[in-house]
Amino acid sequence: MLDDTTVAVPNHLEAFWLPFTPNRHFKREPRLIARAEGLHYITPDGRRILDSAAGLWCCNLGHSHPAVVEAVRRQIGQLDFAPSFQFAHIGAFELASRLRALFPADLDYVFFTNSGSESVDTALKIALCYQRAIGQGTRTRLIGRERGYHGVGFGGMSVGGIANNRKFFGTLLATVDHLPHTLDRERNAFARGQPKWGAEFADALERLVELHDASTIAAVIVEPVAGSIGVYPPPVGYLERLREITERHGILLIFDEVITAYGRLGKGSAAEYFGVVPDIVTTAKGLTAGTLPMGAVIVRRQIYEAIVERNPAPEWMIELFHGYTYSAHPVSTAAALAVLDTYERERVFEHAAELAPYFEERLHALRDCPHVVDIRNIGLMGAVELAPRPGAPGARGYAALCRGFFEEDVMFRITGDTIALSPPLVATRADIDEMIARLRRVLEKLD
Ligand code: PXG
Ligand code: PLP
Repeated sequence: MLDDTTVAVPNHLEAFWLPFTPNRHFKREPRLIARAEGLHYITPDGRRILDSAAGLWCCNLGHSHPAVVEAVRRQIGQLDFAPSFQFAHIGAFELASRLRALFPADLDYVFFTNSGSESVDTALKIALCYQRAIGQGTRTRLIGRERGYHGVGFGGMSVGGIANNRKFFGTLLATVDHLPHTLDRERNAFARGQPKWGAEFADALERLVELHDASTIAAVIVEPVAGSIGVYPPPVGYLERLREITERHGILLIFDEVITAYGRLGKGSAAEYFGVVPDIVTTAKGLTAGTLPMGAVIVRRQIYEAIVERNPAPEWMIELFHGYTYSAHPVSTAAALAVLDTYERERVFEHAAELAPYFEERLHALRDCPHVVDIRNIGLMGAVELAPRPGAPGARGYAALCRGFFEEDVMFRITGDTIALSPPLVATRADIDEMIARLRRVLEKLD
C-alpha cells in the first residue's frame, strides 16, 4: 500500500503518445504528476510543484475544489449519461440559462461541445450556416489572424496562424485568409496591459474585403487576447475597429474566448471586459475550471433565429446538422454548474480583477533578468519573452520549463522562447510572489 505522498510510476512510458510534447526527450526525463491539491501538483515522489499555469489555462479554482468534487460525485451516481440528440437532461437547460446571463447583450443561445477545438469548429459551421440562412450563401470565406490559435480541428487549424500547427497537414480549408498579428515590440515592448500602438492593424480587414469582396466573407475569428502564442493583449481601439468594420460589411465577428472567458480577465468574458460584443463566442477550459471536458458556443439571438426559428423546413426537421455524442454531458454539466456557483459564491472574478494590478507589478519586476526582451500582461495572463539562443529557437524556453519543474518546483507554460503565466484565479498575493520568485531563479540560472 502506498502512503499519501508517493505513487508507483509504471515501468512503461512508451505507449502514451503525448500531445504537443517532444516525446523522445520526455521519455528520457519524464515530468510526472500524481496528484493535485489547491495550487500545487504533487509528483510521484512527493514534491509539490506550484501551478502557475492553472494547468493549461483552465484550472481557475486551483485543483479539486471540494464543491466541484462533490457535485461530480453526486451527478455520476444519479445520471451518468443522457443523449442530447432528440432528448435532453434537465441540467443542460439550467447551464445554458446561466451562460445566457453571464455573457453580455443578446449572446443568448448556447451550443455545448467538449473542448475549445470543437467550440471553434462549431462556431465556424454556425457562421456558414447563418450566412446561407439569410440568403448570403456566397459568403464562405473565413478570416483568422497570423499567430492565432484556434485548436486542432481542420477548421480551427485552417483559421489558426501558427505555422508549425499547419504546415505538416496539407492544404487545410481552401477559403481562408489571415489578418496580420498585432505584436509590435519596437513600439510596444514592456507595455502594461493593452499596448498603445496598433489599432490600425485592424484596417488590414478592409484590404481583405477589397481583395476578396465582402460577399465572399462569412466571418472573422480572433482571440480577443492572443493566448497560446504568448499573450498579445489587443492594442487600444483594435477590437472596436474590427467590430465596426465587420458590422459594416455584414461579416460575423467571432471571439475565441477559450482562455479569456470565465474570469481570466476579471470578468465573465473578454467581450464584457473590452466592451465589444461579437456575434459568436467560443469557450471551454474555465467553464468547468478544467475538471471535466466541456465547451460552449454562445451566439447572438439573430443567429439562432435565422437558423432555427425562421427555418423554412417542416418542424420535424433538424435545423442544424451538427452535434457531439457528449454535447452537454450530464457530469460535465454538473461540474460547470458547481464551478459557476463557486465563481459567484467566492467572488472569484472580482478577486482576479483585484489581483491583476499586483500580478502586473510583480511580473514586470522580472525585466532585469537575463535574456528578457519583452513582458506582456492583461488580467491574470502574463508572458515573459526571452531572446532565442542563436540558431536554436525554442531551446532556451524548453530549458526554462525543465529547470522550473526539476529545480524550482514550479510549472508554467512555454511557447517557443516565451514563458506564459496564468495563475489560478484564486491565487493570493503571496502565491504570486512565490511564482515570480521561482521564475526569477529559473531565469537567472538560464544560459
Ligand atoms: N481556442 C483558443 C483561443 C485556445 O486557447 C483552443 C481554441 C483549443 O481548445 P482545446 O480544448 O481543444 O485544447 C485553445 C486551447 C498553451 C495551450 O499552452 C493553449 C491551449 C491549449 C493547450 C495549451 O498555450 N489553448
Ligand atoms: N466516428 C464514429 C464511427 C461515430 O459513430 C461517431 C459518433 O457516433 C463519431 C465518430 C463522432 O464522435 P463524437 O460524437 O464523440 O464526436
